[in-house]
Amino acid sequence: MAVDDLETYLFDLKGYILKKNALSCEEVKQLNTGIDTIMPLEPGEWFGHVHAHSYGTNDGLNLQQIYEAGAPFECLIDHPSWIDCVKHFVGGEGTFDYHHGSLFIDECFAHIRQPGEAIGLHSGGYPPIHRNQFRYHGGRFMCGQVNVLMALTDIGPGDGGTMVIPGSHKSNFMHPHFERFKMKSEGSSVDGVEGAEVVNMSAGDALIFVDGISHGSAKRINPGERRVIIFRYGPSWGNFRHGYKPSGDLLARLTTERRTIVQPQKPHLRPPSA
Ligand SMILES: O=C(O)CCC(=O)C(=O)O
Repeated sequence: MAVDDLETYLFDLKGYILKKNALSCEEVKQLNTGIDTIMPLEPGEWFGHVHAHSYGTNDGLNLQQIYEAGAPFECLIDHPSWIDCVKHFVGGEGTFDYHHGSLFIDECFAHIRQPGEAIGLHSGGYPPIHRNQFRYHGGRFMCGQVNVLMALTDIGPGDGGTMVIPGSHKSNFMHPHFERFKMKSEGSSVDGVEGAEVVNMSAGDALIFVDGISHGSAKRINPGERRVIIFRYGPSWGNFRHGYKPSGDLLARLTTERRTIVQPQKPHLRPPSA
């Protein structure tokens, strides 16, 4: 699906775009059923090749390597609702950045947020790192990481929605209140951060944002849980964030296009004797 001019304009201006109904009701249902099959899982436990993980700061539960959880999850790797957009913003097609494909997923997980849970402020102008780079130069986007956050439940007021500071992907300064709201401090959230806005979503919507934008979430105060899936895409020469590796079974059943995004790898060149 071609990237439209308005999306390009808004992504550049604000650092994110919201794609309504990116997933069909049937897709959302299948993904939720897949997660129901995995749960309950405690941090540190495995379900096949899916690993339950948490940062331990009341931030909720991550089901890492969620693309291992079956066909509905594999479809997300190159989903037509966002893959062209992501390729456009990460860039690299047909350039020296192209390494047997133009994309690589360095982390993918389902995230479950319960009442009282949130994630604090991170990214933005501080600390400056390659993964958080936002760059447009010479007619091309070259973003270090573009995230696709898919809502599997409706996310409205009180539901612990994603919060962003629009435009902060171009900021050169630390938010003056960063220390007070930053991620990895116990119980932190983005509630009350000057300049931050909640993104309300319906189940099936996808938020596409450059990881360099200052973001985090509101604290969930409503009963029930918020479910999202997050895929992080970067250039094909990147590496796995946490050190997980795709299973042989997954690689064997993926289409070539999907395998190239999960594990971009050129044929190995070795001397004949090796
Ligand atoms: O959970 C959220 O809504 C925010 C996600 C987030 O902080 C991230 O993807 O880095």
